[in-house]
Amino acid sequence: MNSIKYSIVIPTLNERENIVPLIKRIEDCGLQNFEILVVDENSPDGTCQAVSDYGKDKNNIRGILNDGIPGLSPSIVKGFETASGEFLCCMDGDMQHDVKDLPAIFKSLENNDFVIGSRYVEGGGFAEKWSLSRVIISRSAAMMTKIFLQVTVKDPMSGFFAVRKTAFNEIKSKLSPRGFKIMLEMLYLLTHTGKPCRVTECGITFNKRIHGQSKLNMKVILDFLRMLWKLPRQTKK
Ligand SMILES: Nc1nc2c(ncn2[C@@H]2O[C@H](COP(=O)(O)OP(=O)(O)O)[C@@H](O)[C@H]2O)c(=O)[nH]1
Ligand SMILES: [Mg+2]
Repeated sequence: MNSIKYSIVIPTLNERENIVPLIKRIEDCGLQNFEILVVDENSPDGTCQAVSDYGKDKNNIRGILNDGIPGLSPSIVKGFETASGEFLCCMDGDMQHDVKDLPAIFKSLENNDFVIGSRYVEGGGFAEKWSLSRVIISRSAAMMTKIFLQVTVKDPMSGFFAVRKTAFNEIKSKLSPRGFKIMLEMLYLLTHTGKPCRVTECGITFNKRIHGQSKLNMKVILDFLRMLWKLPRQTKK
């Protein structure tokens, strides 16, 4: 029996039209010994059921429900806790993260502990022009992480990232996930443990959303601001 090396965790809220096509693309991207865990927010559109139906004869594809604190970040933590792979990756379920970037991210993790799928390094970018308001939100958030957290990576707002399970296990008890930005919380905690943590950024293309809608809202922005305030105080204790 092949053991699982790669766990791909996909948080979803109403992504029924996207999720099975996305899973099929992952299955076809050339990875071996992988599992896909979709962590769904009990979506009214039946996303989780679609995954369970598709994966019923496969032992490496599962849909699970986030039955803890609601939200994107807690769902990712639940997925990482449930995952059995040595390498964990989180990607969106709406196909804005491109499967073609997945093998390079995992390859990069061979020599690192944490890999950020970055839109702002060589090889990264956007497939569509963003609205001015979205650009302002994204760039101001990145600037604030630099000022408040001294995080200097180029794309601290990315949701496409990979981490070694051993590294995740070291910080998971310190996580207090809220909102969208779990990648940043993990990165901050990992680089403040006092132990060395090898971090790199790997260029990704951020695609246009074809089906469904963005769930970014005011609450997500407020959760992010709260995190900027809390994280440095929490790690000083
Ligand atoms: N489990 C879970 N997934 C969520 C939640 N909110 C958003 N997502 C998923 O997180 C991913 C990114 O969300 P999206 O709305 O596309 O954010 P955007 O790309 O920044 O506009 C998508 O796969 C969403 O379905 C949530 O509350 N719970
Ligand atoms: Mg999206």
